[in-house]
Amino acid sequence: MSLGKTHPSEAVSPCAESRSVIDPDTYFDHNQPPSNLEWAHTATQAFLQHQPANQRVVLITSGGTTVPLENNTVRFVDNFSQGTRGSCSAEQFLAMGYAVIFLYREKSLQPFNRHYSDSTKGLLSYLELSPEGEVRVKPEWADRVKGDLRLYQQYVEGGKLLMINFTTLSDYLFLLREVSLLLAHLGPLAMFYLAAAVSDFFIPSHIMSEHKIQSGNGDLTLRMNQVPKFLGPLVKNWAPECFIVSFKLETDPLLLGPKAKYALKKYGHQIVIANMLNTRKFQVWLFTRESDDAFLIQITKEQLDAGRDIEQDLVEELSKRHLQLVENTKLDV
Ligand code: 9Z3
Repeated sequence: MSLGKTHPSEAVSPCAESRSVIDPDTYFDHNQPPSNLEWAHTATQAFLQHQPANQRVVLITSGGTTVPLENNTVRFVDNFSQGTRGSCSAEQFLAMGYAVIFLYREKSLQPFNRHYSDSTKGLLSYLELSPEGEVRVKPEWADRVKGDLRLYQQYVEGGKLLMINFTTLSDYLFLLREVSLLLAHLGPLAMFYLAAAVSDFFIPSHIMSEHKIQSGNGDLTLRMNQVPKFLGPLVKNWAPECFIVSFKLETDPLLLGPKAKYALKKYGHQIVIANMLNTRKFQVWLFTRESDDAFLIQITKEQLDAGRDIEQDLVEELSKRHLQLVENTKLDV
């Protein structure tokens, strides 16, 4: 597949009806923080204090945000993301020696657990009863479970993996800001890997229905506001010295390249990883401000089917580039 050459101005927000977007600070003034915000602050602080000097740390965001339609939420708008990219990347970053803060959508895939939370197979399909009536892992899964359990315990108990969960767009944004402000002190040693699929539209809570929307009134028409772009304040104000990698997802190949380049130009961060919905598991393109051409990372479908994860190559490449930045910053001092 080739990437489109549409003019960037055509590629931006093609379906936005109006451009009256509130600014990010106003967003925080008008929305409720999540109940785990204080816990996340304290846990992140303790996690960072525990790290040795020069430890590279990555914040991975993973899974999709929900957008409630009612304040007492019965219904919400969701998206497709399962958290495969994020959870698999977390495993790779840990293997490369990073400390990982994993900001993930509740019930989406988690590192080391992801093989056992397939929605088509429940936990019980990995277990059996021994002749003595004891519960045990089926022999064909034993090595894999043992390996994953060992790594999971090693990283969590060793203070290298911190998991923080969100559900709604608002939870996500509050938590992202909180953790970013704490990570900022690490400067270039901190990487942001923003793989979560974040909603572009929401209903502000002060105009949202308080109670369950009733069906007696006939058809439902929804009007949603545009979510303010948080990459701007993240790059400029919250964590200006850090290494920031964002993702761009499209379904129209003509838009992907131009929108990735536009994001780099607009926000001025280090890398945009562009991916298409249908090929995201075996093809990604890295865009940087330094080059007009994208750097393609791909694996074959056969490799994918045989269990190879593209995140292995992707994380290796990012880690290399991140290290370069860390080294260059040291030389500049
Ligand atoms: C991505 O593009 C991720 O790679 C995927 C991973 C969400 C496609 P899965 O979780 O999928 O493995 O199933 N994430 C970013 C998506 C996003 O919301 N990007 C925004 C945009 O495209 C910019 S922050 O405008």
